[in-house]
Amino acid sequence: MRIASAETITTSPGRNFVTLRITTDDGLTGLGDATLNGRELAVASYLSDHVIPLLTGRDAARIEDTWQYLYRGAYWRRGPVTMAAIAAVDTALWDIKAKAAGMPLYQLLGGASRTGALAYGHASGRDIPELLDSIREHLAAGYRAIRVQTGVPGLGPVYGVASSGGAGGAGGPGGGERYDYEPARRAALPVEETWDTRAYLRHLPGVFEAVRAEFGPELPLLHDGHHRMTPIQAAKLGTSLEPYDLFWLEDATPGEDQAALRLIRQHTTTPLAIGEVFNSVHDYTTLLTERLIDYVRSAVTHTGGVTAMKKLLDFAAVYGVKSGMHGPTDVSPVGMAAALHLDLAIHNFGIQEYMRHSAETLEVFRTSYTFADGLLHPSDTPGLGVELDDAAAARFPYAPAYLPVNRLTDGTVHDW
Ligand code: KDG
Ligand code: MG
Repeated sequence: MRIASAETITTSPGRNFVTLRITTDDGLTGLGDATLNGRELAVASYLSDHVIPLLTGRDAARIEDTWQYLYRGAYWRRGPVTMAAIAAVDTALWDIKAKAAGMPLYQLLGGASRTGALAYGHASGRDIPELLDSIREHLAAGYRAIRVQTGVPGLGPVYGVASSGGAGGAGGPGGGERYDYEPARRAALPVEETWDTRAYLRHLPGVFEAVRAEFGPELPLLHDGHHRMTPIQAAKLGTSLEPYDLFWLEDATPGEDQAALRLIRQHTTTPLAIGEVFNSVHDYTTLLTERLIDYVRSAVTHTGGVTAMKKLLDFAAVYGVKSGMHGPTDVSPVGMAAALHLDLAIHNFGIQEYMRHSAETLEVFRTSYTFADGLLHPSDTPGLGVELDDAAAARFPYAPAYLPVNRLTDGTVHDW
């Protein structure tokens, strides 16, 4: 079975997605997600200009060899653009292999280790009452684990917090305007937001106090710090949140500084998650071997595909670290399906992030995965279980979109 052709499809059903489709000489097709939010066309070009010309005629069954050929053969290794491109090829080839076998991908990864993958949804509010409403809506929609984000008194809109609340509003589990566009806004320039870490650190323990008072001790609660703190600030936050028993504190400090987690770990027992901006197992060596984290946040889409993600999660398992794969709406349904097959198969599954895609997105990507009683399942459709509707994709042309830029109150550009 040889690769006959490959193409990228760039489409924007509510937000931008880049998808690779590989077709074999016996007519099978496989899909891979290559979406890099806010920098989409760089990956589309990497694939079209430098990868697709190398694929034609290759044996579609040789997934590991193709991975190494693209990774080692390029000489220039790692980086978000390269690894998203390799991920797309790898995932498409796994889709093809599973379709050829007539099996859902998770069967080729060892079969199911559980009945479904526990999902967490994103509740948020500009203030605490709006947040509590958003949590109620998520619980009513079936979520059994909730990420909690709020506005900070004195600051304007904050990334990760829906811009309007209420039933069916942007903070709702079904998705609203900001929910679907978040985080990349379609405009010539990024939105700029204002940030004050001290105000945030004063505010957040009271938010969790209110949530625990309303919903009790059992509900798993998560929080995303979005790389905004220094190590000692993160240590302080982790300590102040200990009474509220978080499932995890995510991205407390900037991702490239692995040693920062040593300091946080010395001070707090709040579980730590990091890695959505990582793209290689090598980003985790200190974090895993020194047991500085509890959850791996990488996505199949940004970390070199199913092959690389499986190796990373097996490495994490040696140190008792679990998966918590990234699942925002900028990971396409193809990337989400790939994550779900791994979630079902691996032993060290922790939790899966799940923001529902918009109705427009699901018109383009025909999915078969399910969400019921708080659990996601990839379905038993052969392959990944996602197909792309070309006619629908063509109705949604690409438009430039950017993630926001964050500034401190004095104007200094800050992490976010
Ligand atoms: O493209 C960036 C988003 O995917 C990311 O900011 C969302 O932090 C995020 C999360 O935890 O889902
Ligand atoms: Mg995050």
